[in-house]
Amino acid sequence: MKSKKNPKTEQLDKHVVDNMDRMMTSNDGVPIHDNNNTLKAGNRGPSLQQDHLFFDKLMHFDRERIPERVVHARGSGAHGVFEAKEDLSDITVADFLKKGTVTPVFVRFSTVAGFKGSTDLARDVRGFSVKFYTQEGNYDLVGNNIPVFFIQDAMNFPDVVHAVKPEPDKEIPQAASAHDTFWDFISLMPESAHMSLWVMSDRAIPRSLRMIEGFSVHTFKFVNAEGKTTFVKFHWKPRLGVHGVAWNEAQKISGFDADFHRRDLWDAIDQGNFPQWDLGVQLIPEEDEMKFSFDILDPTKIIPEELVPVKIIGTMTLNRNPENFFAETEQAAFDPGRLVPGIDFSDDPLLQGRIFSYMDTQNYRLGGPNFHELPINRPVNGKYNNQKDGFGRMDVLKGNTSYFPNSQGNGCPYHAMLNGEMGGSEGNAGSADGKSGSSDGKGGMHAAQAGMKGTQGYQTGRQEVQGLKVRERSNSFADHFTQARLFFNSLSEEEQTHMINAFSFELSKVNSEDIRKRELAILYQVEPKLANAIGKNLGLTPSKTLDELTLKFARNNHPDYPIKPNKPEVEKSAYLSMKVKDGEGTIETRQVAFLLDDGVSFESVDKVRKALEKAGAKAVLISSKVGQLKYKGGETEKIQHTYLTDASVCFDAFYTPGGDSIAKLAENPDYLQFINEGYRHCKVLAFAKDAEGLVERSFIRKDEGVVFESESDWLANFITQMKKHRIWAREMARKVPS
Ligand code: HDE
Repeated sequence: MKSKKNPKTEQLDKHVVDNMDRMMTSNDGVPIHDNNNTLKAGNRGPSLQQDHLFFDKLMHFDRERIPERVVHARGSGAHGVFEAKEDLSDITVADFLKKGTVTPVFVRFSTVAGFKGSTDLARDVRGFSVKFYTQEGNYDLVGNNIPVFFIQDAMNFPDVVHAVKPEPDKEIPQAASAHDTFWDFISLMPESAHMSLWVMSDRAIPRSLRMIEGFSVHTFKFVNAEGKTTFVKFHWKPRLGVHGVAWNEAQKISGFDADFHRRDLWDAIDQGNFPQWDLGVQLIPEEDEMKFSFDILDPTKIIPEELVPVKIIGTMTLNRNPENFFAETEQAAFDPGRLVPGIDFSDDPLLQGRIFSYMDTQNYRLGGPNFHELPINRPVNGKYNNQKDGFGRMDVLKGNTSYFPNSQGNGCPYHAMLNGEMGGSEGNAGSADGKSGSSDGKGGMHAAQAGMKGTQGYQTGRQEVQGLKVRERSNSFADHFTQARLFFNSLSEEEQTHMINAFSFELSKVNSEDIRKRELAILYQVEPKLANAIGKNLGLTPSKTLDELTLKFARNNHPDYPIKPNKPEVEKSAYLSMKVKDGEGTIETRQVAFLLDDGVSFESVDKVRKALEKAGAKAVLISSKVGQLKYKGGETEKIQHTYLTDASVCFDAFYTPGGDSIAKLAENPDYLQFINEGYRHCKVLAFAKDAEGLVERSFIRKDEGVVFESESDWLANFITQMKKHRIWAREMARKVPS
């Protein structure tokens, strides 16, 4: 496995245990001579109470499980680095954003609703959590692949989660929003309209975790050396583009390979295809806070990129798989409250609630307050304070002081310097000696802290705050439909059709007609065309006005609801559609199924494989059995994929090479299923000359995405067509439902 070392992986490596060439021991290190038999009175039992080695083993086994995350339970992690590429020194003091700085990261992608063992391909939001191990402590950017959220206030979070999770009486459905309680909640909460459109878009069924965007959702603040703040929204932009699968595919992938995304991420990193994202920021000067038609503190709103462009400030590369899923991915504790100097919260009421929840949940999930000491969570610059004891404490704190201020411990650990001066009463701390915070015992500053020399420590940005204590919501949060409309109108016709189909699917799974009608009424407010099309599929005519119950609940928050919205600055954005623009796109890391059998021509395989691999794609040979494939000329090749074990939905494109295999393929229903389904899902299919006749046995019709060797420049064309990701025009022209 190719991997890159960085300060975090080096720190982690010290904890890696390798059983290779080791004698088996108990947890206390006592050598074990028999790990197969319990201690018994006579070889037919009974077992003896004094079998301490058996108890040692079972006691640990009985406690292997910890609570799964209440949301985002299913996740996949990877290590990497972030390199800062822009000079932002006038707007933030964040050390890791200084141009040229390389910071280790650990990333965890997740689905939200499903349990830990649920399918990767659920229609769902994807979590995109990044832990930066900076020289000034850990910074967690805990975002999603959808830029807005269902709710505006943290008070509603347990409700939206309870609504989407399996229903409490029968605990179904698993990892699915297509059920009554979810749409009951959504249809009573018009603020969720915008996000519900994103979740019904192709964004919610990604082709790969390497092909999703990431968003902070909330507006945060950058803080500069003078304490001045600038509002900021974060965006991760994948180098491979943003792509989804078709819903029909997603459902089938869930059966053929429920770990499809996890496997794809692991394999890509394992094979040295390190996924990359650029980090972008939208910057809004403090004085422009109220300038927009929407409130920048409202997490159900985007800031259209036409209004505030995304400035790219660095690149993240994931280049190492975890050694151990539990120790790293499962025990990783993300928390949007982990900020570093130079970054601050905004007053977004959803974000404010998150600051409590994550710390609280980690304490519970990871069994106490020492989760920071787990190898994956440790900062690389060390932690030095007077917090002590508790379950699972690993650090051995030296010295007799664990309070502040102190003189006995030489005033250590001491405050970060304020404005270049030593802060507080512990002015002697700079000369810290081996007795105290200087745990290297050599005196002076600890090596790991060298990067923090001169830091001002964490400074909250300046902000004037006043107001009555109220449980209320600002009317600047009351426009629930304008941006949902913006999203719908910014999609291509194909994407709009997918959204209509997704809503129709989900609402058809809802048993209550009242809920269906209520949701249709909301969608009518978003865009009549959308509501009418879904209504047609449900046999309902959408009401032009919101349901009384929806209005009643909306008036809890805004007594005068509905409130006339401001005129939007942007009515259609060029940045929201996932459709590959003409002449753009890449086939890097795409999986192309070569459909063949014994007797296939080596030349016919070889020339296409070479061309695809040159363009960065991967050829996967599929035959009727594992083992050795026999080529027509007598050559052989090892085969790992078969028509029995694999399915068309797991591949991006298809090629049928020529040779003596054609007759077998013509009679192979699994082969015909592969190409028929590939065609249905709007993928590109290429056929060698001898194989062109096989098309007659399928329901494939010639179009731009069906490429024949007998055509000129067919190989180059195969690649050009694949770059489009899908031939969506096929779906529109032939009404092939994908
Ligand atoms: Fe989370 N969320 N969330 N969330 N969230 C959790 O923390 C919560 C929200 C997000 O890979 C939990 O460690 C509240 C928005 C991700 O480990 C929990 C509110 C966004 C992850 C929690 C929100 C997110 C979580 C569950 C509303 C996008 C996975 C386990 C106030 C910006 C982190 C855990 C990982 C996980 C609470 C809303 C993203 C319970 C209370 C908005 C990516 O603490």
